[in-house]
Amino acid sequence: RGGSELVQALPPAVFVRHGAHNAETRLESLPVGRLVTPNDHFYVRNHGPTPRLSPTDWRLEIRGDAALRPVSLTYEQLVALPTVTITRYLECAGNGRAYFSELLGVAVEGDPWRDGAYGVAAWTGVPLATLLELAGLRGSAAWVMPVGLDAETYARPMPLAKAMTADTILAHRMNGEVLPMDHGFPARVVVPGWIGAASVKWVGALEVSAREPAVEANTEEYVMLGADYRSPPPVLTTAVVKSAVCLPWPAVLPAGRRTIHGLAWSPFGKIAKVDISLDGGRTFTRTARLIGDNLPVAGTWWQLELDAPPGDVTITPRAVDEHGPTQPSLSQQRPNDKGYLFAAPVPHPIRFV
Ligand code: MTE
Ligand code: MO
Repeated sequence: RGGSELVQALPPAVFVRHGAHNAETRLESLPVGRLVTPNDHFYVRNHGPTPRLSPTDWRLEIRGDAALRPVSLTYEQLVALPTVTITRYLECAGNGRAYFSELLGVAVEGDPWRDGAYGVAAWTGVPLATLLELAGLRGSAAWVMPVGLDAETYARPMPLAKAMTADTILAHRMNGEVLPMDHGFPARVVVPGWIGAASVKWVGALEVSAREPAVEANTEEYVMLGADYRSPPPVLTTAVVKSAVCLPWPAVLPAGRRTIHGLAWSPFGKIAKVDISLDGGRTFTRTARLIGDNLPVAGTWWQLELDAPPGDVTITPRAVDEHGPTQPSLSQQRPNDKGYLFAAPVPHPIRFV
């Protein structure tokens, strides 16, 4: 344990910092058309400093009242197990939080992320199902909680069925590299399609239990609080369909024929299309062209050709998932106290000069 800050250098051309431990990607710094986010561009969301864990001391404990025989694995044993590689996105539940105040005029708690707490990686690791089978499950097993080795423990449970999904893995590599420290070295869970908070980093244990453990991350954080929600507050699981323009905020561009680029992603499947509004989201009169890879539970790049006279415009993308889900209108967007799951289309301000 130890370490006071982040390990990775976070250049301001690539990241916007939110406090000491958090940084969102400037989407305009990404290589256009390449869906996978380079590791050194991937957003970082930490509840505290990055723990520097030694792979020789580290152990993965699989234990709990619903585990038949507790197991302890070394790093070498973990990486020797058969792996899968899945390309999936992670997004913080607070991504887009700035827009609750900027577009809806409601004050919410937390860092004002725009759209950059989103990233795609090819994750290599061992399915949680494989690991849980090593310990064996009692008939009572119903919850699995990955526990992080942060200085202040971070843990968040998921139902057994979600843990047993082929897609839910304990990753030890990211885009072909050993998992970077800020992203959870030696191993992190990846729970595709769920809010990033489910994808626990620096995992030291998988706890299998009959009952749902109550921890901060499912009672106080990552729950829906506010006038629209009753107690007990709904625990956040699945993320929402989103899209973004990959330009600085606000953007200044030369007038004339321009190609605008953006990203769109969905926790359900591929992106079917991206509609574009040039009037602030009232009417969607254009359709963007999807470019490069379009992968389920990862996303796609899109582009729009535009003849832009000098002046101010907003470009508002709206993504549609292949199974139908889309982004709600701003008037349908309900607020919540902690500013989670902002889903409405965002009018991106651009000045053509
Ligand atoms: N895991 C641990 N152990 N500690 C944390 O603070 N933050 C969570 C999740 N896993 C966190 C964690 C949150 S809120 C998010 S959005 C993702 O990690 C961010 O993953 P990243 O930093 O690799 O982008
Ligand atoms: Mo998050």
